[in-house]
Amino acid sequence: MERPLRILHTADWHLGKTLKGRDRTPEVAEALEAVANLAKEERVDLVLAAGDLLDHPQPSAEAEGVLVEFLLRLRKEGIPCFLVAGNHDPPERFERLYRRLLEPEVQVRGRLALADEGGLVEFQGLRFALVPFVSERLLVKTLAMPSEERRLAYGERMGRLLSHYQADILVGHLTVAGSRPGGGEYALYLADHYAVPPGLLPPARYIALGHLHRMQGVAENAHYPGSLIALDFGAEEVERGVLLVEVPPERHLPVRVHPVVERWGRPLRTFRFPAQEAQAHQEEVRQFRGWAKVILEGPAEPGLRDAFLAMDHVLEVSVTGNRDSKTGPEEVPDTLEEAYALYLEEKGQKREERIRAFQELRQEVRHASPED
Ligand SMILES: [Mn+2]
Repeated sequence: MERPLRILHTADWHLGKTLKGRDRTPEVAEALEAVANLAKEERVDLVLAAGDLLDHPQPSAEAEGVLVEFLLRLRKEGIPCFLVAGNHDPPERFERLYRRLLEPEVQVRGRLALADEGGLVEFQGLRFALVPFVSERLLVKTLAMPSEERRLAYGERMGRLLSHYQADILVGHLTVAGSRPGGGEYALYLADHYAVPPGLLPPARYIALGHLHRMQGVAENAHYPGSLIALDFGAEEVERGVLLVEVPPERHLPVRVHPVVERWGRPLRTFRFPAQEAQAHQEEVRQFRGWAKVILEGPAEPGLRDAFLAMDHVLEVSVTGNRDSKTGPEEVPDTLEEAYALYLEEKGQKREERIRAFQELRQEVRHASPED
């Protein structure tokens, strides 16, 4: 009897991501080595990588090198890989470099291609739809539309787009409504803004999703594996890893999904204690082998904050209840959105709506290109 097709589903590597100025690439590289080993040990037939593999549209040579290294390793093991671009990935690089260099073992889609434009790939008798991130602007152009209508239009149009492939398996980078963020997503504020309702997902046998950093199933046939490492403080406890998927050759038999929950990368931890007890906790923080964030419940003496910051693995110290020391010069925002949020906070202004507007603007600029 024919054995099921074995797939390893991964997403959201965010190679090149920094946390308070520290490059996390070496941690992701280690995780990817483990992923490649797992793919080999589990004798998978195919790896699906559902976007946000790189963190930045102009990736560092190191980040890009790790990505290429991983793909070459899979090639060496004889394991094909299909990958699509997420909102963080450089679509043109995917199309013009990786695709050209890595085909046919690696199928790459950086820009949206419909079924008859190469968006549908056949593999071992199954039809795979490869759907990179589609900018909201591309789908919903009318800014004059009230935002509620825009959201509905996005879900409906995206649902129609996904359905047109009539794929057995779909790889996509998008938000499904009702899914929960896992921390460190760029689009955190947008989490429920543009999303596809689960009811509008196509009836594919499996939908391999990327975008949210928490491992979760969002429909019977649709799953996120989450990011490889905890990308931000607050994401420590969130489940993440990769998914092993078995697709039986008999179409009426269900697909089986096996979560592989992992704790790759250095652990992240937030220490919180009253400033008066700081002395007693200093050793505990010093001994911690990971990236630390310290919250001192103030008021705190000026030197105290510096004493913690002097530890190499302490990335952030904030003092509650003594406002002006909250954002010292050492606090490095990771993104423009974060910088803007900090700025608004300092000014004591209401943030949500304005950050959202700012983020939409940034997304538009990022995805603006002659094609769309
Ligand atoms: Mn994403």
